Amino acid sequence: MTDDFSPVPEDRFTFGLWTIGNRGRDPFGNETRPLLDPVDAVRGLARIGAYGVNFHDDDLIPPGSTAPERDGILKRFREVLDETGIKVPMVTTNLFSQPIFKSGAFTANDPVVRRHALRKTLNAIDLGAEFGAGIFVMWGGREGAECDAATDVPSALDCYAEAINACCAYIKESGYQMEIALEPKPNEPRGNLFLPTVGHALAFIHELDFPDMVGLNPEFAHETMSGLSFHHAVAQALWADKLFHIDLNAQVPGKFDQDLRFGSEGIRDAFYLVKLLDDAEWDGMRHFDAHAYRTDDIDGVWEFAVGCMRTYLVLRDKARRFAQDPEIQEALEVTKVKSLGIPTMPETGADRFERLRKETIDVDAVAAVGYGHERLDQLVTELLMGIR
Ligand code: DIG
Ligand code: MN
Ligand code: MN
Repeated sequence: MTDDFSPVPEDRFTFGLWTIGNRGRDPFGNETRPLLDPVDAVRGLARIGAYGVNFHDDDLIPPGSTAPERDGILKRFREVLDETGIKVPMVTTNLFSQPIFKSGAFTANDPVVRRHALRKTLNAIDLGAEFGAGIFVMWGGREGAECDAATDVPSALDCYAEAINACCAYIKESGYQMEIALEPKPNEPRGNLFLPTVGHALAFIHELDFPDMVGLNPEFAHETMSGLSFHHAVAQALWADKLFHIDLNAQVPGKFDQDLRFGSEGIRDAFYLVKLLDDAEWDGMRHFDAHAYRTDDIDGVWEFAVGCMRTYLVLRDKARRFAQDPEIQEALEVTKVKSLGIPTMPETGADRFERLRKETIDVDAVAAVGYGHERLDQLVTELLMGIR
């Protein structure tokens, strides 16, 4: 079935090998699905209209692979990319599964662990460059703590910065066209994670040696876990010119990291996120870091992947209807939202503060104004419910 909401590569939807390849294991249950060969994953993505595939080093090359095994895997993978036209826009490294990283990777107290994490990352950067990836995501899944007495946060952040500075220097010295995107998360799998939100990460980036090379990969579920507005976080990343990549999924606030199908929870937040990216004409990848319910088989996995993309396209259509709906546009006028473009103090000159102080403002009259948010919000609700 094809309709207006059938994804095509031009929509720039991407999935990680670990998302469609998620086998349904959770902390309380074993895998419910068989291994998905990366070659089959790529063919499946091409079939459903995706643009690209991303991966952790370990997703593609199982740890412990011999050199000939590695070469064979890369050869098959390169062949299926050529066969399907699927791209590799982003690569990342897994610094969270192997036991050696149990107490951190870049921020482990033991420098031997930190050196192992750094060299694993340099190898993954090489792998990403080999496949033309322009973005290297860093999610510090083990960079955090449970036992605070065993942690010195400022020194841990020094180590975090040192590792990222080294990776930036390596990228520059290798001549790679690649940027680093940090992915914040408040907790899980560690009790507390360093760089827990977009705000923390933005502040951290300014302390680095190469801040222009480092941006953000915000994830819908992660900011939502903190009870924060994801689209406000993304808006600030855009405002700072630091939205290098994005992880789309769905999440119920206050629960564990659910990584649900995009739009399956919090449809209004999903709408405002899609509207934000569309209004900003952001040209980044629409990456889904999500997975199918544990209850489903491989057919359900592909239903999940198509559902992520279709919901995004439906919400993009709603965002464009919003912009063309005369009643919504009329209601927007009442809110004065477009007046945010008027500078608060356009005056110049030495007497500008004096002039501001002498200006006559009828405070009571202005305070009595109604901004029509109820009408506008109901119009948006009816737009999303499909009756406008
Ligand atoms: C989890 O949200 C993380 C890992 O899946 C991966 O390192 C990153 C890339 O999207 N997201
Ligand atoms: Mn997540
Ligand atoms: Mn993610």
